[in-house]
Amino acid sequence: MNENSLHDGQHVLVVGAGLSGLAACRLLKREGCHVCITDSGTRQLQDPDDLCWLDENAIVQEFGCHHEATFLLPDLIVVSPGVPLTIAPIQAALAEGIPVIGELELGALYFKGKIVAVTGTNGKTTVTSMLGECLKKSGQSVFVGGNIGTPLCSHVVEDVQAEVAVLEVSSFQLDTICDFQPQVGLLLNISPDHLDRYESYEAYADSKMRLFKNQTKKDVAIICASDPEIMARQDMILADLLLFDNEQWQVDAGCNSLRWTRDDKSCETYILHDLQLTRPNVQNCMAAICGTRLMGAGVRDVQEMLDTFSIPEHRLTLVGSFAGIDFVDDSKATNIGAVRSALAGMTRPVVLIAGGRDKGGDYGLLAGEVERIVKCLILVGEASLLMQQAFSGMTKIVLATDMDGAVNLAVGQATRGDVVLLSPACASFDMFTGYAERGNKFKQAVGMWMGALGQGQGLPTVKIHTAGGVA
Ligand code: UMA
Repeated sequence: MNENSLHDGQHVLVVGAGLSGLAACRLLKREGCHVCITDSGTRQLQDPDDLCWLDENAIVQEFGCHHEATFLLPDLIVVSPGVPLTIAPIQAALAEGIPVIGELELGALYFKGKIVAVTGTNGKTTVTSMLGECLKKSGQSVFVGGNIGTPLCSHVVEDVQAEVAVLEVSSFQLDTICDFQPQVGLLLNISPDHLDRYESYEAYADSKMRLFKNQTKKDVAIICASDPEIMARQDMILADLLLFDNEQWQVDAGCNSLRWTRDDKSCETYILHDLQLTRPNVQNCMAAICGTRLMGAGVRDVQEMLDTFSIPEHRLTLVGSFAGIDFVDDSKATNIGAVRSALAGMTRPVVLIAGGRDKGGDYGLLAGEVERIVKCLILVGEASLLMQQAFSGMTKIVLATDMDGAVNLAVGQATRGDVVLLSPACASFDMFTGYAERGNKFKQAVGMWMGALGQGQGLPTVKIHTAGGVA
């Protein structure tokens, strides 16, 4: 498929009226297509401004259901990442030979610059942000988007395009690519996630590897050499390989500096003093350094970025410390791999708050870390009973009904020197609008508890600036 395959008067169906669907509609409308949008949610849930735009632009709308007939009429279907390809009407369209692509594929057809695409189970947002900041510092015009927030289609409808798009790419987006070919593809790690959507872990891992499917020798694939899941699949990659976290990288004992011996034997040393340095974040730095250097940023640009970069919120963020207890918000840890990394970096006893909406993963993968370091597990949300069974006999387990209750229970269990860690291993949608709301609720509950103890201080929003992380 190419840009010319879309032409005036073509009928296109957009599935899902969220950020991606609406951005795709705008681009398709600009191209002169007849656009129809379908969303299984009700019209009342939509933003009135968006509805107004759809009405004014004569977009045919179907809300509250997906009629199969709607899917059998168009020349092309553009599907949002949150819509599984397995739903019956999409399967019916595929059976009729109607092409189905995602919003990312559509946006990339119209983007003229270079694409750096970042995927992985964990760390995508951090590395995407680092790359974006650093390439901007190096003087390039950069669009930062994709799964991180702004769809690529929203950028390509603008009058002026950036020279480089740095895109965070999810497995859902990779499922619906067709010719998407990033000049640089970064794969950070693969561990079980979204197993409520994929039929197996293998299917999820294959989806991540699709990042490289259209790359050729002219492109570069940056991959983590210490990730066995990636290395076991490296034969699937045709692009030039650039590895990080191998013997060419040396981290000093305090995680204060990072030295990269490049293939030509030249060395680059970076100071990491101002980052929240858990092991995953050191790997994220290595990945970002590879990507930025490859894209023309200088050593000095990279160092400036490392000096000023703040790890995005809700990723092992220190909320505050009181009575010798650290309170750490890792609400973004929505999968088992992320929680395992968080616990692996801890050297002090942990009171762990976990739970939420189950994503079909194997909690047993956390057993070793839970037995090693978790002195009490506080469970909240839909997956509580499932997790209680999984960790039975490994540590003390207590059930809570909401986040305030979970924090109160955690405080009761923690003593001086402990870490109270929110690291849920589950999605948040059973109780919250997203991981950010869950993390904010945790911060609020911690703040209330500190206030109740007569501290009278507002919610601390301290960031960790010490090398070695919180543990
Ligand atoms: N819908 C249907 N039919 C269905 C299912 C959903 O019509 O069968 C409708 C819903 O009613 C809703 C719309 O689809 O109105 C939502 O579509 P969407 O879930 O794709 O949401 P968008 O607003 O388009 O957001 C998407 C990404 N969402 C998902 O992948 C679930 C956003 O990533 C991304 O920021 C945005 O595009 C811009 O690129 C979020 C995410 O949670 C942050 N991503 C997952 C993750 O990071 O783990 C992959």
